[in-house]
Amino acid sequence: MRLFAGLSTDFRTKYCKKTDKYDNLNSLDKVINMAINFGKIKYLKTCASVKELPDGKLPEIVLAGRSNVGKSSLVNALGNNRKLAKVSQTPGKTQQIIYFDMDSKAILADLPGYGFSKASKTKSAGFSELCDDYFRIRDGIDLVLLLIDIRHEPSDNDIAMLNYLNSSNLPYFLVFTKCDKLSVQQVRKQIQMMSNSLDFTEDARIFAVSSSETNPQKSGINDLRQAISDEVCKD
Ligand SMILES: Nc1nc2c(ncn2[C@@H]2O[C@H](COP(=O)(O)OP(=O)(O)OP(=O)(O)O)[C@@H](O)[C@H]2O)c(=O)[nH]1
Ligand SMILES: [Mg+2]
Repeated sequence: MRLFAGLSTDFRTKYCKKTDKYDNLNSLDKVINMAINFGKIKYLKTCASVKELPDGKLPEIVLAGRSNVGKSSLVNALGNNRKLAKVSQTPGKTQQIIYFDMDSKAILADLPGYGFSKASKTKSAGFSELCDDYFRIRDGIDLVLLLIDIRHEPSDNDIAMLNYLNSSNLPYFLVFTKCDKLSVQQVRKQIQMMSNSLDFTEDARIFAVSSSETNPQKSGINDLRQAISDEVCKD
């Protein structure tokens, strides 16, 4: 298992060297060179089953991760708009597939979280099913963002998801969330520890972000925007 290979430049400068805790690049003014204007993310459609999915004309980015990891918060952070996606402290908030249009250049799918939920057991099983079905059925996914809470051990589902991504040809980024809850040193230590239990591919890109609504300096978000834009609009 390699350590720290494939980390984003942002990650290296922030967590592998002694530098300021937060970058100051969150201003949308600084992203004018990106192919995607993240200020133009808007709600597109909600799907309760895989039978109603939108057509696959635009490149698609999928957010995956356990309930409560911060998928919907990340949508809001990417778009710099806290009203885009519904966020809740109660796991299981997103129970359907919510699509967002990204400046007519790509679509972003916010999937229900897999794993634990305070919703009923039947419903909870349904979340995983919907998530499983999605990856089985959906053609043409261009990028998966696999979110993992920086503070917790990866769950069996996280590991299964990562194994699936490694065995498929789907490009993915690993996104460690809630980094504002730890110090820079702790973030670094956690990622070192995670790299022992998670099998990242050689070219996997790793981001450490904060989407906290109460923290105006959303660390790592601008680098993630840039990487998404480069990956999805490279052709
Ligand atoms: N401090 C901090 N809190 C966060 C961050 N991201 C999300 N949260 C909080 O974590 C909780 C869950 O966030 P959501 O974005 O709703 O999580 P989710 O993955 O969409 O959850 P489901 O819809 O249940 O799958 C909320 O209370 C958020 O405010 C972060 O980067 N930092
Ligand atoms: Mg959600």
